[in-house]
Amino acid sequence: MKSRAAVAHAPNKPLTIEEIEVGGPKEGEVLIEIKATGVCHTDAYTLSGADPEGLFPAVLGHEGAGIVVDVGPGVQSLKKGDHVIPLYVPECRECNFCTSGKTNLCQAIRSTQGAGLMPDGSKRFSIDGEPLFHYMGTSTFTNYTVVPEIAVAKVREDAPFDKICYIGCGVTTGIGAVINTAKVAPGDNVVVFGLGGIGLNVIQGARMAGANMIVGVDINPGKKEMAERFGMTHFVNPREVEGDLVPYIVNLTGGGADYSFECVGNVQVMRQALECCHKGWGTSVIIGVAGSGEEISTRPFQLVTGRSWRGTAFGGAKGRTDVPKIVDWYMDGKISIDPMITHTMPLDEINHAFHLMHEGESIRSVITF
Ligand code: NAD
Ligand code: AHE
Ligand code: ZN
Repeated sequence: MKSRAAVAHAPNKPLTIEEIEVGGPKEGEVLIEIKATGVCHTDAYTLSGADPEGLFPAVLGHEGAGIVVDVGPGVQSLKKGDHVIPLYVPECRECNFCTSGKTNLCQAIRSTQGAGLMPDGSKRFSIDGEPLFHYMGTSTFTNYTVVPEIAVAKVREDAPFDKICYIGCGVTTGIGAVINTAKVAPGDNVVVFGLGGIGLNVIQGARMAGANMIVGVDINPGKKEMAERFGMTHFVNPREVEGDLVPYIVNLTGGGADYSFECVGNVQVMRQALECCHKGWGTSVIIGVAGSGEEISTRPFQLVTGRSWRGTAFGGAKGRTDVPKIVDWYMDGKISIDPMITHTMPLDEINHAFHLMHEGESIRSVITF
């Protein structure tokens, strides 16, 4: 079938809106009509050429919501008409990662997914006969996409697509990092570096967990107001701090953060986030994605003296199990999403969404089809 899509032909080039060909679902796959998709910084990261797994030409996008319009042979858990969120971290419930009880990182299809292919090694997108790579197993910057059944969360039908698409990455990543990965406890002091689409959800999660101080750190003072709305208690602009940022935050928090979260993707900031943690027990969680070849460093003494470095993907969430619950939280008013979606626009304007992100003018832009 034909589908309107935003195609990434090469790194650092604008996406082009084109009609692509989408092949139907094969064994264990479903065809989804994407109704809305968020634009996450990770899409910009891959488009920039910094992603070692970045492939071109491709259909990017990983924060979508839509409706199942066709199912391949053998599909049991989904049917036509189901409302769904595609998952870039699948949940097969059978691999040794899924059954370990220790991680959300299902590995059932990770190798083909990272190679921009469907699990059978094929590509299902093409344009004028030229194949296009898939992206993160989801490729939501197209009106129709094909996704394996194990990478689809079925959600309630009364939830608005143009809001719950954000649960496909940013909301779940931020809240999940606090609840599933760090397990922040009431009274903990939390420091959040980067107050964008992820950091604000970390703040929201920290407030839900009953954190005491919630310190937000961002070089863009324009992010302060929205962060306060979600629970930030103190704002730090590193550019306005005299002297080193780390001792400033350690002092502000009365000895250091119980938990810090890096939501930028900058390896220098990752070091600051680790070193502002409390001696003896502070844990820093890396969420930000750093470019090809970049490495983190610190004095090992930082770890010897009790600080821990951790990381999290998709907030440690098991998508098919947890995402429908997070949609319920939204519909029940337990979490807020709407104010973070600062811009909604049609597919034709998707390059503007990237522009707004780079200029720090948006939190989340959502594309509606
Ligand atoms: P964003 O662009 O919305 O927000 C980034 C924020 O960082 C901005 O507010 C910016 O002003 C701020 N910032 C930039 N440099 C800074 C500095 N030196 N110190 C403090 N703040 C600084 O991006 P986003 O969508 O929130 O994504 C954030 C990061 O998280 C990206 O690296 C993205 O790829 C990554 N991410 C990871 C996961 C995961 O599962 N691990 C999921 C989603 C996104
Ligand atoms: N392809 C990059 C890594 C990118 C990355 O870390 N992706 C996160 C999700 S970011 C969503 O906005 C993730 O899920 N990682 C786990 C995984 O298995 O990819 C690289 O460096 O190669
Ligand atoms: Zn994302």
